[in-house]
Amino acid sequence: MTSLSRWKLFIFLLIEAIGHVSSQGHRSVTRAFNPSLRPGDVITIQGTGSTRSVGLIRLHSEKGTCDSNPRLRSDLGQAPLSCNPLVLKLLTRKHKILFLKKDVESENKDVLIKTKLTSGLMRRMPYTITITVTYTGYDVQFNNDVPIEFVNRNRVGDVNMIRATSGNYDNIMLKRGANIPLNEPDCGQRGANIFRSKWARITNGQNADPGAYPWQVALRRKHVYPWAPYAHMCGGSLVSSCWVVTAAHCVLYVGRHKKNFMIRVGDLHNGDNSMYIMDEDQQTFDIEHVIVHPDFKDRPVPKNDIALIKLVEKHGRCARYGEYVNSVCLPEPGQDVFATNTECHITGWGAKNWTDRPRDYPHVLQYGKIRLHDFNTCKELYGRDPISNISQISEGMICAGAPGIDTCQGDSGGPLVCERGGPTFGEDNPFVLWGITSWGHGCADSVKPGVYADVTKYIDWIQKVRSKIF
Ligand code: 4AZ
Repeated sequence: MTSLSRWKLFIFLLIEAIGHVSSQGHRSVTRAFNPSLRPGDVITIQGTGSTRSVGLIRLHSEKGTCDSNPRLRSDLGQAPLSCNPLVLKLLTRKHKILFLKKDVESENKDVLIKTKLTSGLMRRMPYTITITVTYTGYDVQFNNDVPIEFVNRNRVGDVNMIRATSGNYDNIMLKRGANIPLNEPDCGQRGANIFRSKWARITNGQNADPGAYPWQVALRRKHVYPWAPYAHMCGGSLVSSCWVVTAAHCVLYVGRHKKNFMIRVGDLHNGDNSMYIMDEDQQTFDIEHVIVHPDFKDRPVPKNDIALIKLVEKHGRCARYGEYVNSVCLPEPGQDVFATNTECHITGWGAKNWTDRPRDYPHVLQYGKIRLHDFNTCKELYGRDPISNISQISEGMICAGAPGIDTCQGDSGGPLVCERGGPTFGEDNPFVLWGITSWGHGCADSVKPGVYADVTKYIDWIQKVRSKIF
């Protein structure tokens, strides 16, 4: 051996030794989550590649029904009923990595997820595994770009611990609410048994069928003061189990007096006093947060008239879905577009006539079908504010109406929904929240349509708020 070769060997061994020490990291890392992981959470597991190790990442749940593997259980020091519903196995083979899923439901067989990888895992190469919690399950990615697996929530259940063992892992990080999905998988679906009447009959609205608008909520005053005996205030729409979208002008005083107000979901009969019928599926919630759009202006007409209400959780969740309770879909940017003249629906417990007093408000939820108006035509119809000379209709507003049919006082905050794919009677197209009842000149005025907040303009703001307050 020449002295040069000897030097080369020495340097090689030295690098190996340093590499060995630096790639040790922690042999195992564990992180518990209380409460369990929820949609929007993003977990990052950082590790370092090593030829000597086999990495195991396990998602633990409290689900006691799955057939647990005793060997894995004792390995983890788990109590008998706990089980490991998902195991991701990282096998390093020179410059390759294999992802293996160990499914406890077929526990003796490792199920191969993917063997193909664009970037191989090399010794001492740092890598990241990202697990994004969606409404339906857990999305696992390698180095933020290679999808490894999607694990259905039904199989895994609620994950309350992740443990990475046997590899060289550095850290398990959790960002709560970092990636809130815009919509739930079954959003916008009406109850299965509603009576869908094509001709079935707000101002000139008709009684809604139970479950026809399961996202409709009522914002109500809790304490009925002698000087204000009518508790119904506004409408709103459920966009996920704990979040309601409503109009900003409905909640200006709610934020400071949250204890005095409540949200009722699953309601059909929302009358007051003797008119009130308790609906079987109704659920009431206290209000945890009220977030008014930062650019909301009350005058001369409501502008950016949108607010979010976060409900107070009961046992880790808020509204429970069923035949009469469901979320509505928010418009998917670049996907949901409803053109001028599309027929959409309005709902609420508001006045049937402009002059009605709250005691005359209907006690059964009313609905009506109206058409979306052209923005510029509506702008011309409304003209300018006589004092400020500012156009009354501006960005963030949409107009809609139909002869004699309109939203009115008490309907504010409630939904204007359009059917994805058009009004195809009898089909289960999901409904999309296209507008929020905001204002108008009177009700069912022949030349002044109802004005709604344009939900598409506020998607980013909704997502920003939902990811900050989790
Ligand atoms: C209101 O005062 C109101 N015709 C809501 C909607 C309309 C008018 C007034 C639209 O809450």
